[in-house]
Amino acid sequence: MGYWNREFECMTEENLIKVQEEKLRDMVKRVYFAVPFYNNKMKELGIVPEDITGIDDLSKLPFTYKQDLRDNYPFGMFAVPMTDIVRIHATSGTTGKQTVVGYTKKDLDTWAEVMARTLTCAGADKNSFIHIAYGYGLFTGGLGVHYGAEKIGATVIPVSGGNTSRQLQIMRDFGSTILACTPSYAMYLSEEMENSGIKKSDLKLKAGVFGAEPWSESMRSEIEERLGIIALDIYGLSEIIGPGVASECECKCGLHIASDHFIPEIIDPDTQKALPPGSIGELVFTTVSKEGLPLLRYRTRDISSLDYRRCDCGRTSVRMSKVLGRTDDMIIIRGVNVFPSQIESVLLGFGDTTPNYIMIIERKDNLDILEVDVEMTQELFSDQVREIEDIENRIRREIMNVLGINATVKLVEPRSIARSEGKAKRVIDKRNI
Ligand code: DLL
Repeated sequence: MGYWNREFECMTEENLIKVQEEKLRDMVKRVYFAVPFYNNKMKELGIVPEDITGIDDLSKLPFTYKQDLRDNYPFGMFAVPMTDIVRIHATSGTTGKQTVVGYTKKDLDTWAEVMARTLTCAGADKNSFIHIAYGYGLFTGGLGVHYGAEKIGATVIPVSGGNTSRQLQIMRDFGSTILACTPSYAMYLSEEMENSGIKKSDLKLKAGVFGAEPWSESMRSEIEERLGIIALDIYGLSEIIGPGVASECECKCGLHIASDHFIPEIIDPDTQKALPPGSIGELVFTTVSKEGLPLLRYRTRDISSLDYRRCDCGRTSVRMSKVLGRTDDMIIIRGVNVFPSQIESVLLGFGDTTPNYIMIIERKDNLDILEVDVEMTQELFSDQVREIEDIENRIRREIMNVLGINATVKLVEPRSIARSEGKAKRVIDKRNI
């Protein structure tokens, strides 16, 4: 399979560092003068833009946390006037506050460029029919893949999520060749396909670009077998740009990071020190090209490692391992990022429940199912069943409102949820990913 941008994907280490350093110097200047948050942070650390001359100076720069974006909600970290912002995306946040990201025209070009690289890794070209079943809207999945696919000149099929039987019909009738969706949805689609009597030979699918949530090698083999495709892992996060930050090539040996745009580091989340190549730790990115929301050393909370050795595909870019976990308690349910504290804040709004709850996540028929068990108060416990059902339904609706997830809610007897001595265990994840 070819490259989208050989010059940048295959450049020598020396040239890459030159590009990164030039962009880094410019970016640090921009955030210092345009973003009060960074101006204050750098002053606190006693550094000025001129102190940052190269990659080795990265460690002098302050970290950025998701909380910083929340504290400056919605647009306080943007580095350009709103007249230059042409697109907003967002992800759900801990207490209902979203993490908001903004793009300039040039940022959208950068995004389309890195997504074109990602899709080309999966063999996409002008002849491809790219079936996009990632959600469109504030989530970056749908539109992110969309613009990359258009840049390549492929035929875009912007189906968005849901309505599985229609997805399958479109896939067969339009001749989709590349499927873009979450890996769990790809599994679900493949199962529904068997149920609806469509055979893989009825489809023209060749490859899939799956991401937005963790998945395993065994899931990969199953998807590849059932759909008869090559299934590749793609990674990204809204704060950095969306999908397009990194993607696997046909060698499937780590995800190539678009490191001319996003400089990665692996740090020890406790000591906050950068770790040597190959170490497992928290992935941190500095976005050197972005204009709307440039971020210095953004703490992704994703656990991974970096491999600087050359890949057999010829790309020279550094590769990150599959995401191995998180350093915080974020879980991804049907592609939606969920923090247990979000559930907690919903429950706090209901007087008839106690703060004792547990979230049970299972995967049934390849779909994530969330059950929230919450202890009711003693008073309610002695009350009528109808009232209990009514409260369960109200909580379910509120979880739907806040998180967009359909959960089963069960009010359980007071003191029936196991107490833990240390940190409360709020999540039982039974998914065998
Ligand atoms: O999930 C962007 C995306 C869309 C990536 C489509 C790939 C495909 P957020 O909603 O901001 O952005 O969620 C970002 O999702 O920090 C990871 O924890 C997780 N994540 C994303 N891709 C992967 C992956 C999009 N391939 C958060 N493997 C990230 C594991 C992933 N986790």
